[in-house]
Amino acid sequence: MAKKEIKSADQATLEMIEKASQDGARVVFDRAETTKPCPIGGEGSCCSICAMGPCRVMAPKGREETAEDRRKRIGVCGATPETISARNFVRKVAAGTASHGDHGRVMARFFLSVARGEAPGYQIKDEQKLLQLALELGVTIGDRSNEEIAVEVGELMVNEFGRQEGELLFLKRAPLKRQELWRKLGVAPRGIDIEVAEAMHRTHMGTDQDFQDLLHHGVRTALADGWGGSMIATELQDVIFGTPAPVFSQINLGVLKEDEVNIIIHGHEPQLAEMITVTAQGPEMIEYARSKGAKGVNLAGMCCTANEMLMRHGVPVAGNFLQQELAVVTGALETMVVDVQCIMQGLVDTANCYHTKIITTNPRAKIQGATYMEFDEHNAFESTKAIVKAAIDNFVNRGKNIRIPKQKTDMIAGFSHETINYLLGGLFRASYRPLNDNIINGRIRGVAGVVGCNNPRIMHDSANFAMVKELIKNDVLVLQTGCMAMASAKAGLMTPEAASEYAGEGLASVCEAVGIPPVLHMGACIDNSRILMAATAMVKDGGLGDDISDLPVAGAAPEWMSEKALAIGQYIVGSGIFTVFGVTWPTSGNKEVCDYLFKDFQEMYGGMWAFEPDPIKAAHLMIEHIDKKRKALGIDKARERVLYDMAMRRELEAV
Ligand code: XCC
Ligand code: SF4
Repeated sequence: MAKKEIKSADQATLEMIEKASQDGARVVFDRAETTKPCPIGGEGSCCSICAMGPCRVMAPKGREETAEDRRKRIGVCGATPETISARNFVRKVAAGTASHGDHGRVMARFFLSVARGEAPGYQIKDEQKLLQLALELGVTIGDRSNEEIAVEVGELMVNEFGRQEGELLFLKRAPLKRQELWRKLGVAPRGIDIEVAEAMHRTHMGTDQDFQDLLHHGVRTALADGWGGSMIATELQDVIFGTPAPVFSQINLGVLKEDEVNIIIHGHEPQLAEMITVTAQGPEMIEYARSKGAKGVNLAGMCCTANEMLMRHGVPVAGNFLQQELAVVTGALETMVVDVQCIMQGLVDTANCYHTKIITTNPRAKIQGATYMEFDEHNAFESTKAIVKAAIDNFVNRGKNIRIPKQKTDMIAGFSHETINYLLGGLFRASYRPLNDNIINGRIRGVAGVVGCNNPRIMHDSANFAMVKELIKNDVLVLQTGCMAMASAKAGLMTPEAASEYAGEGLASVCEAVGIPPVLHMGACIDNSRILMAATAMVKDGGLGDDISDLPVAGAAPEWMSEKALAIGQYIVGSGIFTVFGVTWPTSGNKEVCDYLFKDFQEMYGGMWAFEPDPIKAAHLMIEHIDKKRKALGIDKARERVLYDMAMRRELEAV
């Protein structure tokens, strides 16, 4: 008998996979077994962009390629394997950028509605951040009201999407040297939509057929995500909903409650979720829930909506990407309310085995078989009331087959860039100085961003845990977002106590002094822009070089699956940071394209891609990179001294 493969590092997940199979429900883990990845598409060697194809251009496996092989390995139009590989890659980056960009655009327009008083129930929560933004953008403050200022800020931000020339305004936030490099390489994005549209045009049949040129446009497109769409979304969300500050919460399927109406909000854009928290906790709905025999209404989040609600309100998190259907499998979920991105269509099929109602809310994202209840921000209270009421009405339909896993882990989240600044530097001289000092003196070896999704092609949550543990053990402070942040939180890495248990002595001593976990939750995937801001702040505080590429920092997405993850990785690389991806690599079928991304980019951008599916090896690639940067900065000796000190201390203790 074949050995049964363990599908998750998370007990609650394993328990629910088991229950699903007993209940005859199919979930993503089952589908991943029957639907195997296509090896040709997987390595990026299939072109299907015109009807003369699809053309498959794989290199021969297991033997040297002859000149004759190579001549035949070509598309009907004559496209080379390099062109095909790069086109496929750039299209994915463009799709990821478009997704974050569309989120940012909706947010900017929503922001304008709020500023104009057209979205009752919402208001500007972070005045200080609004004023800072106004100052930065050259918007007059004077004696104008917050709303007047916000209208002008909002208009400037909306314009960024349709801007046709010049440069995105937030590029000016980057270190000067980085800005100059982007200009020199011709990759400073003009606007957000234009770079995505041009990427689609360039990759159309018969347009850009120079793979290097294509890949540079991929960088330009991705930069329009990191320093554009995503950054705009983060900034404006902070102004309206509040900038996150440390908050306690709990995570995993155990946050669902047996005796209450359970509602999960799943997706990405926070304006819906923000209002549901208000509606669901109001006396009217609680009263209504009681009338149906429930003790109350219990709200939890999933995927990045969960991160948004967690960061700002401490709303508990039910789980990450691969757990979405498993929440239904508990039998205790009245409704899952979804908006855009990362919503599995399979949810509807799973829900058919239970009483759960899947409610779609966004005109851009409907699902056959789900209930569509449009969320209207101009009438948010009534819209969300109808949704919550539908959930409560569904409580009486619960079956007897209910099992909620016990697992729920304590966590601290809410580490925005501003919060880190404040925690480290104090209110009156908020700065990254203490972080830089601790990096320079070697207690902290460097900083790593570990981000991205889950992927059923590997054991759920396992690569994240192995990688993050290895990094903090080696004194690397870890910043996280997205579904990987949740994986660490579930494993107990996001509590201050985790420092003494898992971190190396240097990192642990800093965490203990400041009172922070060794792994910091920075938010949703769009909040990777916070990581760009943190890196920039480190450069500006001095002592660690004059560009992001000089910093002892690295990035990783050990369990990625989404096109958005590729866009993020590409803008992190384009911003000068070494970034390693796990699971699979979308251009792995083409050596030239891989060499360009993995090696030549290093020369040009000071940051490059790497692919390493083994999380421990990947962690060591990151550590090696960090050490290389420390050496170039001349601070490698300091670290040796710290280690020597510790050895001495131990010797002293032994005496
Ligand atoms: Fe989606 Fe954002 Fe990936 Fe999680 S990490 S699977 S993109 S929810 Ni964004
Ligand atoms: Fe084939 Fe060229 Fe058409 Fe692609 S564009 S499908 S390589 S003919």
